[in-house]
Amino acid sequence: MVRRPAGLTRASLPGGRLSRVRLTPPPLVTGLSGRFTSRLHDTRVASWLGVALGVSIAVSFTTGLVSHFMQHPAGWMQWPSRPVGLYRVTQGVHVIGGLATVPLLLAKLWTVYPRLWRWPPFRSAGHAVQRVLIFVLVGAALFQTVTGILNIAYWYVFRFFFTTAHYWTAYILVGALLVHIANEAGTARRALMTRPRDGVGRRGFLLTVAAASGAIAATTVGQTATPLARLAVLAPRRPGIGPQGVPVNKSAATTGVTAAARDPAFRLTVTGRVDRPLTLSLDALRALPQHTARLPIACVEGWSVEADWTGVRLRDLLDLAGAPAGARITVESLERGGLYRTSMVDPPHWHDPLTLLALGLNGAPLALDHGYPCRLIAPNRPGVMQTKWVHRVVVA
Ligand SMILES: Nc1nc2c(c(=O)[nH]1)N[C@H]1C(S)=C(S)[C@@H](COP(=O)(O)O)O[C@H]1N2
Ligand SMILES: [Mo]
Repeated sequence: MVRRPAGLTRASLPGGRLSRVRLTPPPLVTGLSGRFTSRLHDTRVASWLGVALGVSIAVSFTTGLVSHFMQHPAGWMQWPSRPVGLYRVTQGVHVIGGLATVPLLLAKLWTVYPRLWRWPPFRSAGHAVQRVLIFVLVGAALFQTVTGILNIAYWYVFRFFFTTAHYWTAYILVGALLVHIANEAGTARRALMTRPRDGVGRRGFLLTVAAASGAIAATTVGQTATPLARLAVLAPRRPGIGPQGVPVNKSAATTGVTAAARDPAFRLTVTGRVDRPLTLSLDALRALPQHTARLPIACVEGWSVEADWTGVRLRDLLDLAGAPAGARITVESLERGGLYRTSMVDPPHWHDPLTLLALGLNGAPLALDHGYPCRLIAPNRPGVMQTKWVHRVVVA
């Protein structure tokens, strides 16, 4: 059944037509006016917040899918290596946009919470389903925000694996949101088309919510827009802080690679489906043609920073070994375990002249924590796939 804002029934108007000229949007809940007196608990405020949330959730969902499928491409997927900073932008928007959504979500929940007290709770079976769906929607939205924030704060209080849970809950959230939009679009459209005479309180409230979102964005965007780094007081990682001016997520010490990375017997090997397997010492790597590329490290947590990387082009190394043009490459770290020990490099990325096995960073040899003696750096790629302490390149 179609629900209309209270007070906007056909019966209440002569001729039974809906009015477009009513001056005051109806309250969300009738019969409760004594308990919820604020004018902000109304359909118009809820609708504006709903529109803003719809847009921000759509943006978070799309940028989240990009992030997921860049890290876990389906068999047929090959991402382009350009534009160089595409992932930097999509993931910055995902994290910073997600954080800026928090005030919208809280304001929306506050605006509509009197509905929880509506009696009777269910008017029909259909209405019962709708209300259960609202709980799914609210639960999923809160889950995504809370787990996202805990993840960028490195506070793993939850037992489940963040990426899997955050990924699947996104579908639940979007599914519930689409049904919610289908149910509420008519009501919202009517509420937004009315021209309230007493809009000042509402406008002030909405502007405050927008300002809160803007303040969050302004104090986190510096984690990816380097000139604004000093503003980024809410960001856990900032450009310029870390060895060689680049933040470090996992150090050599925590991953236990220090001894192997410093070992003079270090060799880089290129193996697998190649004509000429290679075994190269660090000096042999340094003797190959060196190239410098200015590329960002863009972490899934939203921070990113550009740097000058110097080293051997991966494609030069693979040509030297005689790898087939369509080969899929895996680079392997000296790390014994860990989620980021290896990463895949597909043809668009390894053919790109900007993709390097870097030996140097910002004009100096690579620091141990940045992957000494040798790390992968490639354009348009999540930070988790910029493998450090690389010692094996496997061609498949
Ligand atoms: N071997 C290895 N490489 C790794 C990681 C790791 O844990 N192990 N962390 C990755 C992550 S999550 C990011 S964001 C980048 C960070 O690079 P940086 O520490 O050099 O700035 O390295 C990536 N490379
Ligand atoms: Mo990362």
